[in-house]
Amino acid sequence: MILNKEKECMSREQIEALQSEKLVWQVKRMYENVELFRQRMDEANLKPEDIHGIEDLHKLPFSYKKDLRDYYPYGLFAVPMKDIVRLHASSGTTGKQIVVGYTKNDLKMWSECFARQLAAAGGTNNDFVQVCYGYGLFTGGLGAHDGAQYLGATVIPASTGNTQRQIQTMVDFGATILCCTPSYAMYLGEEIKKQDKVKDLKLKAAICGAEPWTEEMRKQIEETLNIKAYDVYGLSEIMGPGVSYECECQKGMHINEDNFIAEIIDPDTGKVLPYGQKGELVFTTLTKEGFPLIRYRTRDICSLNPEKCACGRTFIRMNKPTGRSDDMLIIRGVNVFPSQIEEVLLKYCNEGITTNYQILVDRVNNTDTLDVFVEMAPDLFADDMKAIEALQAKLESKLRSALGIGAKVTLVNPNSITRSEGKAKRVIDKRKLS
Ligand code: DLL
Repeated sequence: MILNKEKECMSREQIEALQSEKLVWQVKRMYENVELFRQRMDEANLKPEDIHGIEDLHKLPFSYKKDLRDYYPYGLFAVPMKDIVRLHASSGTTGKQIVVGYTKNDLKMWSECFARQLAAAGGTNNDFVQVCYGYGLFTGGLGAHDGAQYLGATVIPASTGNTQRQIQTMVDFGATILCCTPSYAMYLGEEIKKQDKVKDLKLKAAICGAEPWTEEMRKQIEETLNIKAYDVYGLSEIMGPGVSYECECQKGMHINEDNFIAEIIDPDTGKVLPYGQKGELVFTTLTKEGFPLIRYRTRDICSLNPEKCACGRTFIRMNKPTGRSDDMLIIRGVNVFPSQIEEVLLKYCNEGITTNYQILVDRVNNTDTLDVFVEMAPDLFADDMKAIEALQAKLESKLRSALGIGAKVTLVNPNSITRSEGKAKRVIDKRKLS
């Protein structure tokens, strides 16, 4: 179902006119209220009057995660603190946490954006939405919660943790929609199947995001739980979950273009790239009052798809982010993205391995080492060491040709890699820890 046809199905001309109007408004108020933005505009010799609409977007200066750290905690807020009604924060894997603030209007806009996702997944006010994203400073829990409430559904605010209780709750309360990370959905699926409780579920959909995941993982979640799994994207700096959302076609995520403008740029040159080309995703918040950002460099790598979608929504779609530009590992001088390793592993899923893996990078005797641990599928080979060694060797050879460097593959027992209740921790880089 389309929640807000008037918005979600606007013509391209209407979208662009709305975006232009909002952009002019946002630039003016940010120039007046955010010192760093004013400085950057002045340095670029730009005044708000020079921005007439989205055709001038490319002239505006970029903003960066570092800005949020440098102006921590409230230096980039565009309204007085009395108008801020909620704070969220993100710690990320490196560096100090960043904090963002929302006004009442911002929360309303965010709730509607997430509710659009729920509606696209078939959600109505008859649904029971179990939210297993973490509640707290992380945007996942409260973002999904407010969205479900906006839709009028019944929220089950389970938060993370205690998988057995999650399952019991899901069964007893009759949850119909699950919101959690894809890696947790996989884990829940495994447990529910093990306990033979799939038949006791009323679940019809899962809304998964907060980390990259593949079509293979989607297939596994859908098959194990007998549901549809939808991809939802967001980031604390721009808004939590719901910046973009997947529709029933499950072919990329519609960006809520009445509130955000997306661009893809070459991360090295900053040049805007044409539709379809992969690059760094950049967002401008058009309507956010508390913590607006212009041309924010997300460091997520993906492409945009302007093709008409069969669902009738006209918002442009972004393809699944395949990783972040700062995820890149440099191993023995070679650039390696974890997603390249995952891609190779996924090709062998029906030959005896699962999608549970962990990458370990270390430095031994001044040389970088790359280890990939992959769980075997239960019931496969059991003790057949020869078969295991042959598969390890095959994966090592495939990885070598994909990455251009050697990796040691070790097949490990089912369920031996720690499961995560939030975002999966796929890479351990011991070089950074020492
Ligand atoms: O992860 C917000 C969120 C919560 C999104 C729940 C979806 C569901 P952060 O902790 O700030 O916010 O992390 C944002 O996570 O820049 C991406 O790298 C990654 N990410 C988020 N959603 C997806 C997705 C939340 N669907 C960072 N696919 C982003 C791939 C995703 N990566």
